[in-house]
Amino acid sequence: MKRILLTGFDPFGGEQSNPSWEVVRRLDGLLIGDSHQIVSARLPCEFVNSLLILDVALRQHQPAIVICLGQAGGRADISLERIAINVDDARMSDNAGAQPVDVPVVSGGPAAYFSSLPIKAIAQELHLSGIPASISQTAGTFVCNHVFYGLMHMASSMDSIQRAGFIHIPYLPEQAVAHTGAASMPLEMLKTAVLKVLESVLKTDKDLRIAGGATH
Ligand code: PCA
Repeated sequence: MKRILLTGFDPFGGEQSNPSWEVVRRLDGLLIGDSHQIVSARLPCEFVNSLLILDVALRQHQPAIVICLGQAGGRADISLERIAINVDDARMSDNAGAQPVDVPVVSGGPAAYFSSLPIKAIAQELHLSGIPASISQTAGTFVCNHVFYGLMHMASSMDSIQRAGFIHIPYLPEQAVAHTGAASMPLEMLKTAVLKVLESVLKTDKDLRIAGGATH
């Protein structure tokens, strides 16, 4: 049985919950077809410890597929991240009180890594399932980009990992009530979305070539 590692984060920024952990914890242990099983791990919203814990989970589970998820409060849809950049630039402290500014995630590492998830095929699969989704050209410069970059860096030297990437998700409705005008997505839809993402990853060898870019 091959493993699929899904990660979600602790709450941060004054929130009571983080939709990323709420969704992945409900999928822990689930079998996908007869070949893959989901393992879920929780990451602290901390620059240093998030990657230490991710590293342990990668070694422990030797997954074939890794998808890290995080909350992007204010974004309206499932955000399929295209690229991780080698910089931390935090405009607020993480949960450990750290606020790195303009320091590399990995000193001497490449400027960026692309997701190895078939993000265009995933976007199409989600749209066909009636779930709003789009390609995102930036995962920001906070803990999510840090984890995304660290994941891709570690995956580049782990032969067992076939696909890895990062997905941002909107607030849950119960969070959005405290943020007037902010978009949200119910937990059930988020769960379905993650399962559709996995379905798409497993059946796509070569990503589709459909426009998903941005002008700004
Ligand atoms: N979102 C933050 C970090 C943790 C999370 O869920 C981010 O987008 O960087």
